[in-house]
Formats: sequence, C-alpha cells, structure tokens
Amino acid sequence: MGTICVPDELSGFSGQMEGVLAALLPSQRGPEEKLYEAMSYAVLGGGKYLRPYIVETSASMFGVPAAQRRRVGAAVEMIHAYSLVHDDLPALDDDDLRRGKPSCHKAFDEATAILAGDALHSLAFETLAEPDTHPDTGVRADLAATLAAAIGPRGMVGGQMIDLESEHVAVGADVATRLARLKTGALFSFSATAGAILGQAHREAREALQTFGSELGLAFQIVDDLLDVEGDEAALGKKVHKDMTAGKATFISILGIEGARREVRRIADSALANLEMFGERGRALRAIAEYVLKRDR
Ligand code: GRG
Repeated sequence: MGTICVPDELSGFSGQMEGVLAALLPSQRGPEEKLYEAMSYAVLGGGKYLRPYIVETSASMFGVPAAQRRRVGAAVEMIHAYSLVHDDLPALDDDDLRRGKPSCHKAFDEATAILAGDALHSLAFETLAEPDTHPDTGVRADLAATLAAAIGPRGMVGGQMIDLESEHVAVGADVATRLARLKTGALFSFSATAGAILGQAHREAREALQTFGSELGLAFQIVDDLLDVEGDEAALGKKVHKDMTAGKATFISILGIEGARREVRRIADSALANLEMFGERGRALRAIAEYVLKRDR
C-alpha cells in the first residue's frame, strides 16, 4: 500500500468541510447579518481543518457514515474557530493577523468578534445535538458531554487560564506540559475519541484514541512553539516570535530547540503506541502523527 500524503488529503478534505460548514452557517438578512458574516469569516477559508480531519479519520475506522462524521468535524472546527477569535482579542493574545488575514476583531470589531465566538460555540453544540448527527440520543449526549468537558475549565479554557498565569513566571516542563495538554491536547483528544463515540466502539478502543489524541495535541503544541521561533510568517499566516515578546514560558525556552525537537519525537512515539491495537486500520491516523511533526504551517 502507498504512503498517505496528509497535506494532499487535507487540501481535498478542506473543500468538503467548507461545504458542510457553509450549509450549517446560512447567511441571514436583517440586523444580525454582521454576526453571520463574522462567524463565516472566522470558520471558513484558511484553516488547515486538521481537527475535523482527525474526526474523519478516526470515525472512518469504525465505518461511520460521511454525513455523521462531517457534522462532528464541523462542530469541532466551530469550537476551534471560536477559540482563535477569542484568543486574538486585545484582552488575550492581541493578534491582528490570523491565517494571513486581519483577525476577526480587526475585520469587524471587538464586540462582533466576541459575539461571533459565542455563537460558534453555541452552534457547535446545536449541531451535535441534532438527530442528523446520529440516530441514537445516547451517542449525541455522549458527544456533547465529552466535547463540553474537553473545552471547559478542565480542558481548553482551563489551559488558557494557566497560559495567562504563566506569563513572566519561571515555569518548568511539567507546567508547560499540563498547559499544552489542556489548551491544545483536549480538543485533539476529543477529535480522535469522537470516531469511537460515533462508531459505538468498545471501551479499550475509545481510551486508546483518547490518549492518542491527547499526545498528538501535545506534540502539535510543541511544534507550534518551534514554529513561533523558526517558522515563516507568510506560510503560517500569523506573527512569529510572539511567545518570547509576551514573556511566555514555552517548550523552547524550557528545553531549547534541540530538546524540544527530541521531546516532540518522544511524545509522537508515545501517541503512536496507542494505535497498535488497530493494526492496518490505524494507518491514516499514524500518517497524521508523522505530518504533525513535519508541518511548516
Ligand atoms: C475567552 C471564553 C474565552 C475562551 C478562550 C482562547 C481560548 C479560550 C483558548 C485558546 C485555545 C488556543 C488558541 C489554543 C492554541 C492551539 C493552536 C496551536 C492553534 C492553532 O491551530 P491550527 O494551526 O490553526 O490548527 P488553523 O489556522 O490551521 O486552524
């Protein structure tokens, strides 16, 4: 069997995801029109759609129909887009550039960006809860509860709080690891686990995917830190050298560039070990882990 080229797969998949997202985000005339425009601006065009691709790949292992896995992928991408819109606000990271375009609050205004993030968050859960996502109400409730846990105080938002509290403070690798596991790993973990939930897989498979996703997200975040130091602003579509300027403790400031590269490989290997039980079926998820290590955007 040939090798899987994840960037090529992602670019084909992105077009399909944009169609699904656009259908879930119809335009609206009237006084709330700007809200819909800001939501579309934030979620369409420019993202890699890596998290929905993880949902797609994981769910495909269990024979989940395309329409179901893409609705869950769309919900994950709405959450991701909301987190970026809020993260770019002046009160948080204060970033003017995202995906090579003005960030949402620059293209619109701060109030609209806050509301667009809030509305994407709500629309994600509405999408999961609708019967088209899965005929079984228990599966839909499981998806909603697992996503809520991944992005709340014990997940993404908790990680963001630790990030804020860690600015200009000397923290060690343990704190940086916990921060990244919550801020980035938790949504990756949900994305990988979603396939097992949709496919009503057995507990061992679900737990293996949960750990795989968490480790993958941690590796992704360390690569993100490396790209902030070594990456190309044009390819990334966002400002680089932000972390040092903001006085953030990153894996690079703690481990150095070579140490961080070794840590990424070690964590990716630990992620990959969780796929052994899937044999050949886990091939596409394995390719995603290798892509995360080599990505330049
Ligand atoms: C303010 C209520 C409130 C919540 C904010 C800001 C936030 C919650 C969470 C931050 C989450 C965050 C920004 C994590 C960083 C993860 C990361 C490395 C994002 C970049 O992901 P890519 O490279 O982006 O997949 P694309 O553009 O490809 O989608």
